[in-house]
Amino acid sequence: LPLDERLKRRIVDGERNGLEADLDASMAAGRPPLSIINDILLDGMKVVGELFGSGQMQLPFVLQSAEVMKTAVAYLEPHMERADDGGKGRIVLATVKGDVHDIGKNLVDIILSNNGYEVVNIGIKQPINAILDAAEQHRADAIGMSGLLVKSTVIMKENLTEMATRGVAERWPVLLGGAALTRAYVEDDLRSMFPGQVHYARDAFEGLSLMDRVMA
Ligand code: B1M
Repeated sequence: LPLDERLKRRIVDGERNGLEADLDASMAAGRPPLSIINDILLDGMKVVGELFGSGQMQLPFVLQSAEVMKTAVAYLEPHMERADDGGKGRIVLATVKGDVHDIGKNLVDIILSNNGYEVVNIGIKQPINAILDAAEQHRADAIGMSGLLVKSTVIMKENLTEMATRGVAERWPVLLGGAALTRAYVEDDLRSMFPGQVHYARDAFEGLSLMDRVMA
């Protein structure tokens, strides 16, 4: 198989052996690490999602694919260009309560960290209390919540309600992302019930441009 196709297959098949060599070859051929992730590896994750969703792939294999994806991202990260030194602002990032998906969140972490933001990544399955505590403790400028399950979109709404109830809605701009969210849900439904700023990020790059806007 051609290199790009082989890398994509590695994600779909959960095949780790020889991964680093292929990543090295791709970088040596001039492809930037971010393009390897966005244009090749994420295509593989998309196929995994489709196969799983249609019952053609079982969960343990999805997990293997996710592990290969994470290994690849960790391997590529040191090769990415760092644009700034973390002085642009600070964001607390979390995957919401009940949700374990963290590949997207960790990509957002990498993109923001490599572009001048300090990221306090508090992990998966985080209840709103933990998110707000971290934001308080680290004197964050913004809060980012990720979640991939449909049920997580409901949790996000509850989290915003909780922020409003506690009177901290205007304290932190909130960025939301994850596969089950839609722009309309965030920008129409959630925005109309939340007194503070709430933004939808389709991907990690939109997350970065939103942070640039929020911090401007
Ligand atoms: Co799960 N899973 N999974 N899964 N999984 C999905 C989400 C699903 C759509 C698959 C499917 O059915 N086709 C489905 C959800 C269906 C629904 O809710 N209606 C699903 C399910 C059902 C489940 C379980 C319930 C399965 C089970 O146990 N029976 C279970 C859930 C457990 C739980 O959370 N409580 C489960 C478990 C898992 C694994 C553990 C095996 C594994 C996760 C491993 C891990 O993350 N460490 C896994 C995986 C890998 C997936 C799919 C296949 C791929 C997700 C992924 O990593 N994509 C996924 C299919 C899909 O998404 N279509 C699926 C790549 C990643 C880069 O994309 O996270 O969307 P994503 O991030 C994007 C953007 O969304 C955005 O930026 C990124 C790109 O730049 N973004 C942000 C994300 N967060 C952001 C935050 C921001 C800004 C942008 O600012 C704050």
